[in-house]
Parts: sequence; C-alpha cells; structure tokens
Amino acid sequence: MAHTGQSFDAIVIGAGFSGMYMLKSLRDRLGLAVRVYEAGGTVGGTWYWNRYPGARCDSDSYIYCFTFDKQLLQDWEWSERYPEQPEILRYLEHVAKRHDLKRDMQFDTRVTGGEFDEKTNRWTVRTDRGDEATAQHLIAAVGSLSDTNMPPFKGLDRFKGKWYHTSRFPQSGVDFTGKRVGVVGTGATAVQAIPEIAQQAKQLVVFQRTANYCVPARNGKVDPELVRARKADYDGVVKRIRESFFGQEHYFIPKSVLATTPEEREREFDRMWDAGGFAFWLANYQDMFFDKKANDLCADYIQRKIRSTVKDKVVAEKLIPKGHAYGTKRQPLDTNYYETFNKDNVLLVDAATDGRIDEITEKGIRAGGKEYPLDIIVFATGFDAMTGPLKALNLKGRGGRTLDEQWVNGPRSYLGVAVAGFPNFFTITGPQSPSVLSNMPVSIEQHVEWITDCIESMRRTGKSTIEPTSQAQDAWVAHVNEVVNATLIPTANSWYMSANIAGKPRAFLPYLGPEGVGGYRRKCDEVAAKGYEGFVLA
Ligand code: NA7
Repeated sequence: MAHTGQSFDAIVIGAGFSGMYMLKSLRDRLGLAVRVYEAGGTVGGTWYWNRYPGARCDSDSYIYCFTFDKQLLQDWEWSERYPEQPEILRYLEHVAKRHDLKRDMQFDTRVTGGEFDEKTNRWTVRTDRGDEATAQHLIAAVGSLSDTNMPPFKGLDRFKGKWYHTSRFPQSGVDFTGKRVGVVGTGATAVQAIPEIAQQAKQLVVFQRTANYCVPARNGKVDPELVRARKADYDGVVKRIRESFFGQEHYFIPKSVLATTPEEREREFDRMWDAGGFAFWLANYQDMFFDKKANDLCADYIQRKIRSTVKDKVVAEKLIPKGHAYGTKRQPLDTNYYETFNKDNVLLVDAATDGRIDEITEKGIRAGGKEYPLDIIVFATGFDAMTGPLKALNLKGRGGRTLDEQWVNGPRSYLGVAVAGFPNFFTITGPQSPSVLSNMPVSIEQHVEWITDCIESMRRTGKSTIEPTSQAQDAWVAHVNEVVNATLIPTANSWYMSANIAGKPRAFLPYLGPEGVGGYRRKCDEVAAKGYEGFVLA
C-alpha cells in the first residue's frame, strides 16, 4: 500500500552497506525518524543484484565488512579469503537482523523523484509504489556501480535465445549446461564469470572489446592462525585501513622500479603475484602510476605471465592489452581466467583482430561479419558508474535544477559528499570521493560517520540547511582533476574516466587523493572542525 503525507527526519535511498549503516547511525545514535527506500527485495545492494556465477568480493573478507560492530568482527567467520555473493548477502542479512534495521526499510520500492522545497527546507520524495514522503535530510546510498549499462546493441529484440545482464541476474540462477553461451565484456565481472560458465557450457564465446591485465586472486581458506591474529588485532587493523591509501593493508614499495635491477624487481613481482589479490596493483613500485617507463616494466611481467599461461600464441596476443597502461583500468582478479582460454570449448572473439560486434541476430551475435550461434548471451557490460545512479533519482534542488543539468560536463561535488544547489542532500561514496578507488566499506563508514556528525552538529546549533558553496565545489573539482592529471589514469578509456558509455562526458569520476583515504578522511575532519568550511549553514 502506498503511503502519502509521511514525514521523517531523514530519508535514505538504498539498503546496501551504505544505507544499512546510515540508518543505524541516524536512528540509533541520533534518535532520528528514518525511512529507507530500497528497490531490491531485501538488504544487500550490489550483493542483492549481482548474482552471476563466480560473483565474489575482490577485497579480503576480514576488511570487507562493517567495523562499527566490534563484537561482530570477533563473532563472524568468513569461509574464504574472498567470500562469494551468497555469503556476503547472508552477512548483510545477519547485520540487518542483529540491529533490527528492516523495520525502517521499505523494499521493492524505487525512488522515482524528489525535490527540495525552499520554503519548508525539506525534501519531498516519491516512489514507484506511489509513496510520497518528506524529510529534512536526504541521503543517497545508491552505490557507485548500480546503474546497469546495457549498450543499445542492434537486433537484441530479435534474439530467440535467452539473455541476461550480470548485474540483474535471476535469483534462481541460470543453467548453462549443454548450452552455447556468449559473454560480452571482459571487465572484472566477466573475468569472474567466464571460468565458471566455461565449466558448464557446451561452448563459450567471449566477445572482448578491450583486453585487461588480470592478476590471480588466490582465493581459498585463510590459515586459522592468521584469522586468530587478525581478530586479536582488529583495533589495529581498523586503524591501519582507515589511515591507509586504499582502505586496505597495501602499501607501495617506496622506491622507483627504474632504480631496481632486473633480478630485484623480478623477485618483488613474483612475491606480489604469488600473494595474489590487489597486491600487484596497489602495493607495487610507487612510480607505476606516474611514469610510463616504470609502468611498462610492471606490465611486461603480466604480459609474460599471459604468454606462458595461454597455449595458443595467437589467443595469448589477443589477451594482452594494447592501448592502455597497466593499472589505469580497474584491476580484475582472476581464478583460472587465462587458463580458461586453453579449453577446447572456449573461443575468444577480439574486437581489434576479429571484428567488433555488428549486431545481435535471431540466432546469436554477428561480429566482424561472422555469425556466432548462441543459446544464451550474458552481457557483462558494466555500469553507468557513479553519476548514473544519482541522476536516475530525478532530484530537483534549488530553482528546480536537476543533477543532469548541473553535471552536463561531468560530476561536480564538494568532497564527493554534497552538491551545491542541493541543500541537506548527502551522497555516500559519491562522485569525487575515494569510493571505488578504495575498499568500499572503509569509505562508506567514513562518510556515514561524517554525515551523522554533521547532522548532529546542525541539530545542536539549530541549523535547518547545509549546502556547499559553489566556490568550495569549484575548488574541489579542480583539485580532483589536478591530482589525477599527474597520473597515467586519464590516458585510459576506463569507466573511471566515464569512457565506457557512448556520449558520457569524459571526466574522472572518483577521487584519488595524494594521501589516499587517510588523507581524505583528515581533510573531511578538518572541514568539520572549521565549522563546515566551504558549506553554508542557515
Ligand atoms: P566494466 O569493467 O565496465 O566492464 C565492462 C566490459 O564490457 C568491458 O570489457 C567493456 O569493454 C565491455 N563493453 C562495454 N560496452 C560494450 C559494448 N558496447 N560492446 C562491447 N563491449 C562492451 O564492468 P564490470 O561489470 O566488469 O565491472 C565493473 C566494476 O564492478 C568493477 O570495476 C568492480 O569495481 C566491480 P571496454 O573495456 O569498455 O572496451
């Protein structure tokens, strides 16, 4: 039943990691009346929707969790280094139950619009269920990668088989046994899904637009001694990840790779490769992201690994990235990805050498003029990252202005947490915050705690609105771009640069602070300590 005329202190949109903790924090710490609207059928966000085979977290489980609940850090036992989607969803359900979150959440409800009323200083929010409610504070906890990118492939409506997007996978799963399956895309998602699908499918055809540098995840059981040691030192772990660069226990080698001998760097590369996970990406030589010559040395190591793993030389060359520097696109972690291309039932169709996808036909996919017959197509084509989910909310700030209008040349925010002209509106891990360049729960907890402190301070001092000044916002946007422009990241056509979607204005979406998430946290705390410098409080 639709509810109209309801009034809350705060409305939170989304019930993933962010929305869950935002509710907990505002309700149980500040005593506010909060309503959470969530499009999915339960909590989970990313982990509710992304149910494709092989879906799992790429951060180590001991740090991919809430740290606000210290007892739960001790009690919860993760089964593996990187838990699979069902296990993360179980964890989030457990947290929801433990903290009685669901009583303030409305599921199967998508927010379709909202506007700020300049007379009452409140937001009105509407949903696809016909609800209409008002609140002083509106918090977008919509995730950074939640707006599905389904490219408009010609002919898809004709296809007689079944097709799925990885981020909207059926809850009942898909049986690939004995089927001819096509996977479109070779990003982090596809790299997880391809080896799993290849084990079931009669034939798998992978359509690659851009090859990626993949490094081994090295998933598995974690040594019980290490689990015990981490639990005994959780306060230390939390402190370290909060102060770290990427919200992980990874630290760059404080040396130029160009100053090493071939033997020395080979030893280091081997060590990181064997450790698996993000070590090779985030704990490599410090100049890897800045200097193409340094980067080439790291890339060369992975290229050699690809050549020694993939038996067919022609296929190996297709799998070696050509047009971008290592690490400038999101690092996919793989389990038998390259090995999968040694299987007889797996075929790689590379856009550069075999031809781009021309169209979808009744029977399958035509690429480079050749038709590949398929029973099932899996689109692993990613997301309209970061700005997509926020624009989709159809919010109107002061003067009825939309985020579409404000962001016509790319996102503009202050600290990635607020937008000029949108009073009392906060974005958790929004554009131009560290977000996707960090271990998400670390950045989520930081934003939630900062927003809660901010709202508490407003209530204590009797303020009814807060919004960034356009000067503070301009300065932040300039800073975000200046920092990233010193790196190699803008040279790649990545989703970080908004380049995965035709027509999306090219702009760097997250924030890569010179001192990482630790420095960013200090900056946010400093802003608060100076009476919310850069914001107008009225
Ligand atoms: P990604 O990383 O955006 O990967 C999407 C893949 O789909 C990538 O290989 C794209 O090629 C490909 N793609 C996208 N559009 C097309 C079209 N029109 N034709 C052919 N191929 C296309 O999304 P993921 O879901 O893998 O990962 C997203 C994030 O989720 C990941 O980074 C983690 O943070 C979690 P491209 O490289 O753009 O040429």
